[in-house]
Amino acid sequence: MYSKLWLNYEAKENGAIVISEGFDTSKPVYINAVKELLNAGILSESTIRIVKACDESLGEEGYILSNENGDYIIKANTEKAVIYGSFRLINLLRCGEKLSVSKKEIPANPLRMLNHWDNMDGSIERGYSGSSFFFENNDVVINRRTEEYARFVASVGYNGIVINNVNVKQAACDLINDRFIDKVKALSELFDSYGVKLYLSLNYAAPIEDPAVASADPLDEKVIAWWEEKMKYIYSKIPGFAGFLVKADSEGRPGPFTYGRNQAEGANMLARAIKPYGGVIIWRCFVYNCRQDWRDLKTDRARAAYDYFHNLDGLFEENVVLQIKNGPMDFQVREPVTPLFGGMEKTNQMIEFQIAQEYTGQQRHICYLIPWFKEVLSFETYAKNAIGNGTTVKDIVSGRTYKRPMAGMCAVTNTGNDYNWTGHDLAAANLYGFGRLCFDPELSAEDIAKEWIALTFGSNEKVVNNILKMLMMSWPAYEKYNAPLGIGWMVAPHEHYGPDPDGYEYSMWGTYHKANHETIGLERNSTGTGYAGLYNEPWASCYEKVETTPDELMLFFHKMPYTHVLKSGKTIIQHIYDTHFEGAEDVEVMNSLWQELKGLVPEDSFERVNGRLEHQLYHSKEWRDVINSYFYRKTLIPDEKGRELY
Ligand code: GCV
Repeated sequence: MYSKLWLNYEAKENGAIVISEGFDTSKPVYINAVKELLNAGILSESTIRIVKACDESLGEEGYILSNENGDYIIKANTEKAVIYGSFRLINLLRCGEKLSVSKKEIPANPLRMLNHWDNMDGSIERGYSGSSFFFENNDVVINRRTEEYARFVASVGYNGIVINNVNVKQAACDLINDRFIDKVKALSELFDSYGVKLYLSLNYAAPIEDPAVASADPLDEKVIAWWEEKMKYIYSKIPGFAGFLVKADSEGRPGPFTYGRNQAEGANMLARAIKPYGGVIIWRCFVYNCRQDWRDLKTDRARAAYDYFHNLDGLFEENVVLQIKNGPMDFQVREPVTPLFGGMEKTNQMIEFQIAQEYTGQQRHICYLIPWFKEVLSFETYAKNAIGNGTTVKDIVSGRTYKRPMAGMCAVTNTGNDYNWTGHDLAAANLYGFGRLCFDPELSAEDIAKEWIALTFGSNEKVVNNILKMLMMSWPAYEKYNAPLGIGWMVAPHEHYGPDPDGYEYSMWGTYHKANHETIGLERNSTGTGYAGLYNEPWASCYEKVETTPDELMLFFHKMPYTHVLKSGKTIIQHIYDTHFEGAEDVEVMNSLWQELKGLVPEDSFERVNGRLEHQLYHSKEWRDVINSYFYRKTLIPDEKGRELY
């Protein structure tokens, strides 16, 4: 059993008439599009004309939707675009749109992907919504739920998914071998029939297991030949296969560094092997030393991606895309935008976000992440030598700035086999919202949320208003009661859940806050690790000095006394106390807003969210009290409002 999420309408014959003009109506993706149109209650007795557009500006995935004298028209160049257009038409009408003016929509990002971190035993790394629906007992699962999932992702315009964890181990290594290849093919065809390309994560070290090769050196002829053979085999089985995502030289995963080679040499070896078949290698930049000595004051994990990749600009094959995490650390509730965006002009790049709420409440706390992602995407990189329009992160990752053909956005996804797919019913707003944001990064976080609420819970004004408020206040609230001012990492090690201010302080992971009784934070300017200088001007100068560093990133960039007065007019210590009290109060507000919806949203959903809110009420106070008491004990500076500290 599973919920229908935002596609929660009864699928039944609706008496609609679909007229096709110029399309190959036998293509599975086209058949599925028509099926959706014929099943959507909102199109009951309507006439829908699907017309070949022959309009270059629409590309392969754009469409125009219009209403001509009561008939709905979908114009597109390809069958694949028809499925995006069909879902969009249904969703727009369900949101009350009349289409009195036609809508032309072309996705801003060529790649719009979800990354699953699903393991073949059914577990999910950083999964908070049950177990995998792709894998179980070291086998591949294909059933009705898989198809339902394909519908969800297509319905918001995603066009790619990676189904297995980037940490490729054990049985997952066999996804590209006889043992599972036919099932991967079946999955690939299923997703293709919804306009979504299937990718796999790849074990870079696979040829080591072959005694005749016993190496993964990217310049070794035997290794090169091994991969050429392997790609030939894969494409003989799955001709439409999209390509691979690779995590190499990271957190114990092997990579080219083992052989004294650089990241481009590793990526290019695979890229050349897959090139004859039109495949893509998506190569992650999450490369850093995870065995750092905490006593070492020079190494700065924040620099790693930039230091390893910036100098390789222009050396990657055309079918390599670098996948770069939004920040220099690891999906914290607040961190700066990585300087790698804006640091490479001749390399395909895409951005990696995380909607699995690893560090943002693990789908037990409400945390609508789209406002945060919008901030990141709007960051001005001041990239040099742009040949296209715009140099914000969204311009760069969409390929516009340097006219790169392969580019885009992806997120580590938040789904599992829980009834509601995302653990928390409201976390589905991130799954929906991220897809919409990939398609059109100009959409506002509010508008995306409103669409999702209307499609999921209906358009009752109170329901829309209250849930909208809850969602929009949730990420700021989480930031308030979490680690302060961009410092991050005050979480319990390994699970990454719950407050533990010194949990990572004396570990090897390179994630330190260095709090003592007078100061906290790291000097990342020219007097420290030099990280600030990796940005283009004027950011380098801005982050260099305390006076120009934004409050919210103060402790990320500078070692500061607790008594320093921020731009807000508050001392750092008072800021910490105030935000932590406010954050927990915000959860009280969210809870009251939800309580007002009893009887207005489905009872089961009401109860599930209630249960999670009960926990969030308790847990936000736990965060508040642990963090505030930690700093009170370090500094012995009392709260100027006299509230209780422990
Ligand atoms: C898949 C973080 C997570 C790991 C994850 C890694 C990555 O370190 O905690 O679970 O591994 O990021 O992005 O590769």
